Amino acid sequence: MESRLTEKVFKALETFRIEIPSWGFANTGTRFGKFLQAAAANTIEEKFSDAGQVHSLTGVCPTVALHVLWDFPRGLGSVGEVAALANKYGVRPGSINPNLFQDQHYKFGSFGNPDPKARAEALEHSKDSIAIAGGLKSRDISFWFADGSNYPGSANIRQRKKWFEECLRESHLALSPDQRMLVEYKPFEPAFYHTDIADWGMAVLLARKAGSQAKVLVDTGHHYLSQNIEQIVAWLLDENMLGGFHFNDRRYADDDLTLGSIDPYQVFRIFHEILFFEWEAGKRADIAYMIDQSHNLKGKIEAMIQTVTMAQELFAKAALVDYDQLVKAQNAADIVAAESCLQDAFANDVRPAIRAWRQSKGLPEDPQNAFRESGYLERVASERRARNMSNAGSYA
Ligand code: RM4
Ligand code: MN
Ligand code: MN
Repeated sequence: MESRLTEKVFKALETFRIEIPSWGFANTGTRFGKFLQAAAANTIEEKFSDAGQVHSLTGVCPTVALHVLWDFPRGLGSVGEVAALANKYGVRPGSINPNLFQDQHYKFGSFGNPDPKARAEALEHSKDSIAIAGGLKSRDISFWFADGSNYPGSANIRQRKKWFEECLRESHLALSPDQRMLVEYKPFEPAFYHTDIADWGMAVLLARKAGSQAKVLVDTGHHYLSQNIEQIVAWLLDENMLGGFHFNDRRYADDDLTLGSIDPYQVFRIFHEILFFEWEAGKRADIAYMIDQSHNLKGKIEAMIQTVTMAQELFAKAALVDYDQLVKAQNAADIVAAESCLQDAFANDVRPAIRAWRQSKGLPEDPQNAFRESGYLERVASERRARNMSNAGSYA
């Protein structure tokens, strides 16, 4: 690759950071069962330890997304311990994810629940989560709701929208000035008739009504098939409403496959819209890049390293688009030339440049290989095996 392009790759990698999820290291399953991994993390300490491995090998994952119910057994009381453990393993707490879907009282929803008591409990959990984020100096609180209904006529859709508006506004009031509320949408699952925040338009409307610190979170798996996600990204950028991403790939639904495993060109196109925006605006877009994946079959740490390196590759490729040429071609309605700007950038093999960048940072050139050679997996597998293998849950 020409040195001019290598320089562009270096510059892009300098700014690119991606957050990894604590739940990506734990034993999780499908609706039908779990296949247990001896090395899976059980405690928050083990999750930070694994995340610390990913960060020390890749150098680009300094923060870890945390789930309140799963990672803070004593709620606010766990904050000190969580902060200390993150520090011990060389990472920082990242976005805080309230859990408004697992407790029994959320059977018929959280903010959209017709029972005022359930809504009040959801609001309290939301405020606790914001306080937890405050205690950890985490900026983003990411809200995902399982709320919805399974059968036509069973839910008052407009009434539930109003409850969502109210509860989100109330939650927003609890934010400190430097915090953000991220509102995630999803068209279906676990509800299969309607979801209260089904798409990006609904998320924008709710975020706008909640307050100026509320933005939209785009989970790449939360769209109908063939939806143009990069257009959504472009619109959210233009409206200053794009807060962050949950990255994963999919083929059918919310499959949570590793990023770029099915359609790397789509991820490239998303990054292109962001970098093109930044080039035109002359400023960085304030976006939290996060991974939302939890692997059942692949080794968890390996899958995370694979995802992070793929994200770097696709981001670096997107940074190679020649914007001067692109704008010229777009304005001249030269369709083929414009399209080629993207295709040419995508066709570059950026891996040698990325290896060189890693070397310049004192990082292993091949983080996956370095991980395999480190012996970490074997060590934690032997430490954690007994506990993991006795935990087999069943589907029913
Ligand atoms: C949802 C969504 C949320 C995640 C939950 C567990 O599908 O992606 O972000 O926290 O799954
Ligand atoms: Mn998500
Ligand atoms: Mn999801």
